[in-house]
Amino acid sequence: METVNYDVQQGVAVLTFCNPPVNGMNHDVRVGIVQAVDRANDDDSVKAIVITGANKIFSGGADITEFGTPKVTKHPILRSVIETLEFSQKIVIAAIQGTCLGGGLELSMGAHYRVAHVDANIGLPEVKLGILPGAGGTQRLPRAIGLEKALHMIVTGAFVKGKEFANTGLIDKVVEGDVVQEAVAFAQELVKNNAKPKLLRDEKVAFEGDAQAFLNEQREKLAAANKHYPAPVTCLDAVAGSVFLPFEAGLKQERRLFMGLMSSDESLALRHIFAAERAAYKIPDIPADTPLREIKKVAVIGAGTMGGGISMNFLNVGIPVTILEMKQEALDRGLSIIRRNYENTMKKGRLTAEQVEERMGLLKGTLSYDDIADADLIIEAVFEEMSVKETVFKELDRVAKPGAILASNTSTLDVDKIASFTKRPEDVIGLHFFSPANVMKLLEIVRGEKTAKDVLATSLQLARKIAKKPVVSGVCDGFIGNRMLYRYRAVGDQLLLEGASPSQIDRALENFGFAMGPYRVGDLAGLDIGWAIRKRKAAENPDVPYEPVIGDKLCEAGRFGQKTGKGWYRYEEGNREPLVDPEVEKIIDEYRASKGVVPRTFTDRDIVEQCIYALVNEGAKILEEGIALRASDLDVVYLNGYGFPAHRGGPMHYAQQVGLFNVVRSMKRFAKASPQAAEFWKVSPLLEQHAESGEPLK
Ligand code: 3H9
Repeated sequence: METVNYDVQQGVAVLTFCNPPVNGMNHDVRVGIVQAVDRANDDDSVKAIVITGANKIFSGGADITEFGTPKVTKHPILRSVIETLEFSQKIVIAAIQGTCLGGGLELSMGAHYRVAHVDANIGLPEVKLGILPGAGGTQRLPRAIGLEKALHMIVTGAFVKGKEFANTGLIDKVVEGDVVQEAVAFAQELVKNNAKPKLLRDEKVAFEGDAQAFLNEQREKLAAANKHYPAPVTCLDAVAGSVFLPFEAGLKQERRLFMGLMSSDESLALRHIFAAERAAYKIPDIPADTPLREIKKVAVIGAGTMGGGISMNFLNVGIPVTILEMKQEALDRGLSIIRRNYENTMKKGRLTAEQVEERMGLLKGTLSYDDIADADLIIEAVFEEMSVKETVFKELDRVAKPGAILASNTSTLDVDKIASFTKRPEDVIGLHFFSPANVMKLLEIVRGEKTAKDVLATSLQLARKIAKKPVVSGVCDGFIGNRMLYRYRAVGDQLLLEGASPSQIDRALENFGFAMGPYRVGDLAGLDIGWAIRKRKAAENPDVPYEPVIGDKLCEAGRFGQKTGKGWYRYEEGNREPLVDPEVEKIIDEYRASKGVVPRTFTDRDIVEQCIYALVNEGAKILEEGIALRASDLDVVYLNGYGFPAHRGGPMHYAQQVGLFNVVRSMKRFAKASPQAAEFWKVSPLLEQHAESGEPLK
C-alpha cells in the first residue's frame, strides 16, 4: 500500500494513510496527507474528504522512531498538516477506529467533523513519554470537551472509548459498523445539507466556575504527585493557554513548552523505557512467526504466597488454574488467600462480585499430581532448594502430557540442572515472577541451554497476555535482577562498614528517586530471610570460610525488621515510620572495630554513585557474559522489579547519561579510596572499552 491511498467513493475522497505497525505520523505520512488533501481539493469529482488510517487503526500518534532525529522537525510538521485539513475548501471528516492517540487525535481534531467507532481507544498519552501534546492537542481538546475532562485526559494520558464522546464536540457521530463507510455516508449527508467546515479553533472552552481557581488547585495537586516529573504540570500550563490566550498564542505557548519537555532528561528516560520494554520481546534467533504452543490450562505447584500470586495472573485473563499442594490444610489456606485478595479488590471497587466468582470458578486445588496431567503449562513455586525441585520435576516429567511447558519460578537456582531432572529439558524454562506476583510487572524468563525456541516464544506471548514486562535472561546465579541487586546491597554494606549510616544511605537513594532505600526495604521484607539463606549456603559449603556481614549481627540481636519492631531502624507499636536507633549504631560500631575500620564520611553523592555504579558494573558483566541480550533489558528489569526510578530510565540508561567515561573514572576513584573494597570496583572490560570508545553500551 502507498503511504497515503487515494480512493474516490461516490463523490467522497477517502484518504487512507499507512505506516505499520500503528500508522505513526512520520515525515512520509505527513507529506502524503498534504498532497492527498491538495489533490482532493483539485479533483472536481470530489465533494468531501474522509481521512482515516489503514489496517483498522487510526494512528498511534507522532512516529516515535523519528524522535531525536532531524525528521521530526522536517516540514511539513504535524501542526501544518493539521492546518491543511482545517483550511481545506472541501469538508474533511476523520473516520476513527482502533487506536487514535497523541498526534493521531490531534490530526483528527483538525478535521471539520469526526466519526468514531464505539470501541475506538482515544487519548493523548504524551504525558507518559514525559512530553505534552505538541500539535494543538492542549488547545483543541478543551475546546471540544470542556476544560475539566480535557485536562484529566491530558495529564493522565488515559484512553477513553469512542462511545464516551457521544454528544460532545469531539465526536459528531459514534458508530458500531464500518467506520469508513459510515463516514462516507455522513460526508454525503453533510454535502447534501451544504454543511460548512466546523473548526475546533473557533470554539470557546467550556467551564463552569472560576477556571483560574480550578487550575491553581489542580496545579498544586499535580506538582505534589509528580515530584520528579515536569510533564504533568507543564501539560496543565499548556492547557491553561486554551482558556486565557487567543488560539494562535495558545498554540505558540504549547509549542514552546513541548520543545522544553522534549529535551528533558525525564522524557528521554521515559522514551527509552517505552522502546526498551518493546525491544525486550525481540530475541534474535526467534523469528516473530515462530509457532506457539497453546496454553489453555495452567497448573501451579505450591499454594504459598508466590504460587497464589502467580495463579491470579492467569485467572485474571480467564485461563483455568489448578494448584497442587502436599497437604489439604496448606491448599485450603492458599485458596482462601486468593479469594481474600480478590474480595479486597472488590471492596476497593475494582472488581464486581460476579467477576470475583468468575475468577474463583476457574480455580481448582488438588493434592495429586495426576490431576495436573492435562495442563499445558505447569509452574513450580516450591521451596528454593535443589533437592525439592528435583522431586517436583521428576514427578512433572512422569505426569505432564507431551508438549507441556514445565516452568520453574526459581530466583537463583540453575535452570539447566532443574531441566536435567526430566527427560524433556527442551520443555523446561524459568519463569521468575516477583513478589507480590499478581502485582509486580517484571517477569524474568530464564532460557536454559536446551529450552526449545517455541517454549521461549510461547512464554513471551503469555507474558504479554498476563500484562507482565518480560525480559529474557540466560542461566547464572541470581539471573539478571538478583545478581545486580546482590552487588548493590554489598556496596551498601561496604559503605556502612566504612562509615555511612543506614539512614544516610536510604535518604541518599530516596532523594535519587527510589521509593525506599535498601535498609528500609530490608526491614519491610524481613532480615531473617537473607540470614537463613546465608546460613544455609555456608552449611552447604563448609570448605569456604564464612565471613559474617553486619546484617547477621542484627539478626543475632533478634532484629528481624518491622515484624519484630526493630531491624535497621526501630518502630513504635502500630507505626511503620523508621526511627534511628542508637542500638544499631552500637552494633555497627562494634562490627567496624572488629574489622579494624576507622570510619570516614561520605557525601550523599558518593553513596548514590557507589550504589548505582555497582549495578552498572555488574550489568556490564552480565552483558559481557551474554546473560542479557541488550543493555536496555537490564533497565527493564530494574524498573519493573526493583523500584528503580522511572525518570532515571534504569541504571544502564542513567550511566550513559552520566557518561561511561565518568562512571569508570569514579569507579577507579572508589577503588583507590578504599583498597579493601577494590574487588567491587574491578571494572568490567566491556564497560572500560565503551568508556574509552565513547560508544553507547547496546
Ligand atoms: C506524539 O504524538 C507527539 C505529538 O503530540 C506532537 C508531535 C509534534 N510511533 O505497544 P505495542 C510501535 S507522541 C512509532 O507493543 P499494543 C511499538 O514500538 C506519541 N511506533 O502494541 C511496537 O513496535 P514493535 C503519542 C509506535 O497493541 C508496535 O507499535 N503516542 C508508536 O500493546 C506495537 O506496540 C503514544 O504515546 C508510535 N507512536 O499497543 C502512543 N506506538 O512491534 C504510544 C507504538 O516494533 N503507543 N509503536 O515492537 C502505545 O500506547 C501503544 O503502543 C499502542 C499499541 C496502544 C499504540
